[in-house]
Amino acid sequence: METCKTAIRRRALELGFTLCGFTTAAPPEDYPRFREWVAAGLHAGMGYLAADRPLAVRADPTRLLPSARSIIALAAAYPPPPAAENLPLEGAVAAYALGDDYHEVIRARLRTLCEYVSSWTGQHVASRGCVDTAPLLEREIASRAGLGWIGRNSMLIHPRFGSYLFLAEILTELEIPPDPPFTADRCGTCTRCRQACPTGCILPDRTIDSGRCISYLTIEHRGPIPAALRGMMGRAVFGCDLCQTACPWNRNAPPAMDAVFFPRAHFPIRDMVREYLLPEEAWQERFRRSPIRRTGREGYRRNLLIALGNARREEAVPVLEAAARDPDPVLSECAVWALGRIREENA
Ligand code: B12
Ligand code: SF4
Ligand code: SF4
Repeated sequence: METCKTAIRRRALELGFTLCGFTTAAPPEDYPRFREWVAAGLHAGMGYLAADRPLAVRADPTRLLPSARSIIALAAAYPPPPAAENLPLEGAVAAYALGDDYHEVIRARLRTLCEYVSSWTGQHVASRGCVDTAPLLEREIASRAGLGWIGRNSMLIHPRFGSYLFLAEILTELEIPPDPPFTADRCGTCTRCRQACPTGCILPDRTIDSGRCISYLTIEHRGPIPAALRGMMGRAVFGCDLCQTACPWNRNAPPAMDAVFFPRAHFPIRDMVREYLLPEEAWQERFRRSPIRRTGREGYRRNLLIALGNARREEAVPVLEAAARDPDPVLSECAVWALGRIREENA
């Protein structure tokens, strides 16, 4: 007869997950590393990471589900970023954000898997699905369940599937024998990710200085982006994949087959000027159920202005001149900066 582990793993793969491992609900050993990271202010403006209750839950996952005995660690692969077409006004969006919002997609799969756990045992089993937003150290849990190692770029990397993986977990009161943790460090002497990072925000202890990370700046940060960092952001409009595209472990990963994460028709951004001019209603329509909603239309437009400055194309000047008169001070100041950058190039 199928064991509970084999049955859950089989069902997880049927639901579209790529990897499924098991660990206990014990407190994470690396929690002190997280505390130090927060104490050093490396979480920048993400205050939700430093609040008391989430800190306590990260230290002990059973605070999310007191009866939890095991954690089912899951990963879902998504396609890597498409190669740049080198068009004059092209903009870059991180691969994870090109399709449907993984939070919604994966939450629905987790619900189905929780129901399956109960149905397999033939009685109600208290379980709780989490993806990204719960205060859990998802990478450490994944590594402890054998899904991969924490790379120098701080990503959870699987030796076959690489790092283009969404992570998720189910805390459950079912006692499931844990899988062996992934203990090898396959980074060796490689430092490609650190060399590829334009802002130098990958720290020697494999954590990230968020305040300098382009992913943070374009997605999480509200208001003006520090001028000193703008020139390093290239054409990043939402998120950043540079420390993953540089990683050799992503080169031979099998193609991700999950169609919900395939790029939507309007991606990649071939013309950032047209993208900037997208009216409010069209923007709302285009980014329905997309991760890009996180930054809001204002944040998205702010990022486009910076990327247009870095693209340094004369064609963008008229729209930048109009944006310099925008009543939103963040947009107008970014537009002035972008114009300065283009003129400095042409001086
Ligand atoms: C806050 C956050 C961010 C912040 C900070 C990122 C960071 N590296 O800390 C910002 C906004 C910058 C960010 C960016 C991105 N993020 Co993010 N983010 C998170 C979030 C919500 C919390 C991460 C966190 O707690 N960071 C603090 C550090 C200290 O903790 P940590 O990275 O988990 O590291 C722990 C362990 O890995 C371990 N550890 C760390 N280093 C080492 C080294 C050794 C040797 C050992 C043994 C252990 C160890 O100790 C740490 C503390 O316990 C998680 C979801 C979650 N709930 O965990 C998603 C998550 C980490 N992000 C994710 C993604 C996809 C991204 C981006 C790729 C998005 C993009 N393309 O723009 C980038 C990648 C940037 C990067 N290189 O990390 C995925 C990562 C999937 C994966 N394969 O690893 C997650 C898991 C979301 C998800 N559910 O899929 N993110
Ligand atoms: S996401 Fe970009 S900015 Fe952030 S660490 Fe990776 S390469 Fe650096
Ligand atoms: S690029 Fe090299 S050092 Fe960085 S995560 Fe990948 S293997 Fe590790």
